[in-house]
Amino acid sequence: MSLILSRALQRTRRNTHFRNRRPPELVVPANRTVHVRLASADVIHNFYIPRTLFKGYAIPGTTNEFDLTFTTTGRYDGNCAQFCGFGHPDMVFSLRVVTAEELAGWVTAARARSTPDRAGTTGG
Ligand SMILES: [Cu+2]
Repeated sequence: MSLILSRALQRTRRNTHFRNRRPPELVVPANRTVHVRLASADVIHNFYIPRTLFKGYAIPGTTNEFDLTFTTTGRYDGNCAQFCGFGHPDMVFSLRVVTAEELAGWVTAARARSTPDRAGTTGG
């Protein structure tokens, strides 16, 4: 899994259009090691999951790689733990740990949402 943190997350949360939306969500399988490649597109950020006490720096110009294994399903809140500017408090995310079966269903549903509906297309 590659994650690129940037101030775009701040702008997304502050933008009126997105204000009432949920924070970005990562979905990962339980009891499987997830390899994470973490980078930054602008300034130093810190990928922090308080429930696990895990922190990983996102540094411009480099990629920080680490493995995470979650043994308990559920929702984990996350946030940037490195003061990165005016919108720092808005840099929040949610990480949902699910069973392998739930992940397969989530992937199928996500693909269906992102694929244009061709039903009814006549081709010309
Ligand atoms: Cu920050």
